[in-house]
Amino acid sequence: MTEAITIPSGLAIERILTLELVRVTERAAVAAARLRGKGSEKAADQAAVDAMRRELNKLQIDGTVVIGEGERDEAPMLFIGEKVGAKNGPRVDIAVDPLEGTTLCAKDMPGSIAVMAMAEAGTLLAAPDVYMQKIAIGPGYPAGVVDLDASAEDNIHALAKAKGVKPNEINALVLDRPRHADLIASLRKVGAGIRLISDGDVAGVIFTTNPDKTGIDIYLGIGAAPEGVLAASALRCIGGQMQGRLILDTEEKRRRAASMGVKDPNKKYDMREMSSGDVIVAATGVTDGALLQGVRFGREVIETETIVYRSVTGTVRKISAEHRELSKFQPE
Ligand code: VTB
Repeated sequence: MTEAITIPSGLAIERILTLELVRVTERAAVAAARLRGKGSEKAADQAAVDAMRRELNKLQIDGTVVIGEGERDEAPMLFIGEKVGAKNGPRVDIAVDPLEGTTLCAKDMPGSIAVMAMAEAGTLLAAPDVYMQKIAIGPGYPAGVVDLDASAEDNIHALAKAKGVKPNEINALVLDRPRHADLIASLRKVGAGIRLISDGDVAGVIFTTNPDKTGIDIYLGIGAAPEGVLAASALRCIGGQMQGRLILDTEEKRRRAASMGVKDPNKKYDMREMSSGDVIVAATGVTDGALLQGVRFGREVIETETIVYRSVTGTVRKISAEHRELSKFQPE
């Protein structure tokens, strides 16, 4: 007789939800991918939002959107505070970016993904849609080797020393924006390599976890805050270090942040303050990219590739799926 496998109830829910999350990002990715290269960021994003919301509402969870498409007055769907799920399961925080890299998708350029995180209720930083100054490195370094408040030069020197290489052997990833001119100049001064990306800094942060493969040791610069919380959640599952600070440079932004529970507008958040509890993160490729293959449309099969991270065990799964029941991708 085979012995029954018993799983502690809290964990069982989480484990099962891992695959449920994959389904959600797969649907969003397929919906967005139909609009790949069609030149409309808005249409692609909307398709991803609709599909993600539809799937989310089928899950046996009592979810609250903490990171979403915007605040209630500006986003009709997946707005911050929206309740999602069938409401008959565990209370969870939900962070979504149904289409991370809308421009990449609209232009059919590499790296757009559908991404979301699900976490124990009350454990994700409720970040308003403002900018965030970020720094991230992968696992295997002593705590505090780099710091958001240190100069780029000092950070590269410290990281190089910890890695046992010269500063000019360190490669940084930075969003290609005019606001990063000084940062880029500082990195050039120490001879670091810089990969500039046009969008997609969730994947950018994740790249630091595998420098041998991605060639990226450190992510630096200013990106969007919601993407920061998603990236911090993924990084926590693998290991690594990340810090972020919300850029609240107007009274209006400070007021918005305060209304979402931000007490200190200048706070430097550690990765574990952005994502402090059990969390699962899933991302499905929309366009081809270094992290994930994009959606492939065949005549009878749709193929997707998804990566899913789980903090409790540190397990990272890549799930290649062939979908044959294509009607599931059509709105009911
Ligand atoms: C980044 C990037 C996103 O926004 O966070 C960036 O990861 C920052 O905003 O993919 P700006 O474009 O305003 O500089 C995206 O490019 C799009 O959300």
